[in-house]
Amino acid sequence: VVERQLAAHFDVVLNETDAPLDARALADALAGADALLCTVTDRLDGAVLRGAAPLRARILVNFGVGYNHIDVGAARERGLVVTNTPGVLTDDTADVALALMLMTARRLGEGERCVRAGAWTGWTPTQLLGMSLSGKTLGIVGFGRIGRAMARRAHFGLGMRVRYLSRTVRPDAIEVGATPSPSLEALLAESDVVSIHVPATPETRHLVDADALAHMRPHAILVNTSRGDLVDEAALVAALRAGTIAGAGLDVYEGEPRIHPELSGMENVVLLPHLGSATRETRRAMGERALANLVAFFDGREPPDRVA
Ligand code: 8YV
Repeated sequence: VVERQLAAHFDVVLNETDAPLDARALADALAGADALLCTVTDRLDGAVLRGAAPLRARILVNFGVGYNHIDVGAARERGLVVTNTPGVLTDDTADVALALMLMTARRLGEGERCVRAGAWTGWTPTQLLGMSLSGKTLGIVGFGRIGRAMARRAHFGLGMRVRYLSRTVRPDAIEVGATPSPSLEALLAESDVVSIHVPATPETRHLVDADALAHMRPHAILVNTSRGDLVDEAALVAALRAGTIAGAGLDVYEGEPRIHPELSGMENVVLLPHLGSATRETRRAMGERALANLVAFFDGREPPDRVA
C-alpha cells in the first residue's frame, strides 16, 4: 500500500533483493537519488556519507525510530536532513518486550521446544518451574515512549512494581505505576527483571557491561528490545554462564543478524529476530510516516519527524 502511495509522488527505485545495500550501493544511491528511504540494515556511517561525492540526496528518511545506523553528524555536514518514525511502533515493541519477559521468566520457549521435540513425557509438579512475575520488580532503563508502554503493561497487566531510570524527571511516570531509581546500579540491584529502552548512541554503547551485570540479582532476567550495542554481548554470555543472572530475552544483537554462538545454545535465553515492530499495522504506519516526511520535505514544509 505504502509503495503505491510512494510511487504516486516519486520515481521509486527499490532494492528488490533481501540483502541490505553495501557501502558502494549506498554511495551510488546517495549520488543518484534525491532521497533515501532507509532501514536499520543500511549502514550510513561516516565513511559512506563523507565518501559519497557529489551528493544528489538531500534527505535520509529512516524507516524506524532508532537511527544509530546513520552517522547524524556526517549527514549534517553533508547538508542532509534526517527523519525517523517515532510513536507508531511504541505498543508493538512494548508487546514484544513483555512477551520476552514472560517467555524468559516462565520458560515458555523451553516448554515449546520440549513439546515439539516429542520430549514431553507428562506433567510433573517440578517440571520447568519458572519465576512468578506478579509482585516482582521490573526495572526500566530509559523512560521514553516504549519504556512507558512497557511500564503500563507490566504494572497494570501483571501487577509488577515498576522502577525506572531516566535522565529527566518524569512526573507522568506515576500514571503508569512507575517510580524513579537513583542510579543504574541501584536499578539493577533492586530489579527482578531489567528491560532496556534507551536509544543507541556512542555514550550508551555497552551501558550494560560486566560491571553493570554484576549488580544484577542471580535470579534476575535482562530484556533487550532496543539495540544490541547497549549490551556487551560477551559480558552477557559470561554472566549467564556464571549464573550472575538467570536469563535473557533478546530481540536485538551486537552483530545482527549474527548471534553469539553461545547464546544460541543456552536454554535460559529467548532469542527473537528483531521483530519488535513487525506487525502489518505498524509496518504500514511506519511507511505512511516515512512518506509524510518525504512529501513535507519536497513540498518545502518542515518534515514532522526531523532529527537532524
Ligand atoms: C525496525 C526498529 O524494524 O524502529 C526501530 O528502531 O528497530 C524497528 O522498528 C527497524 O528499525 C527497521 O528499520
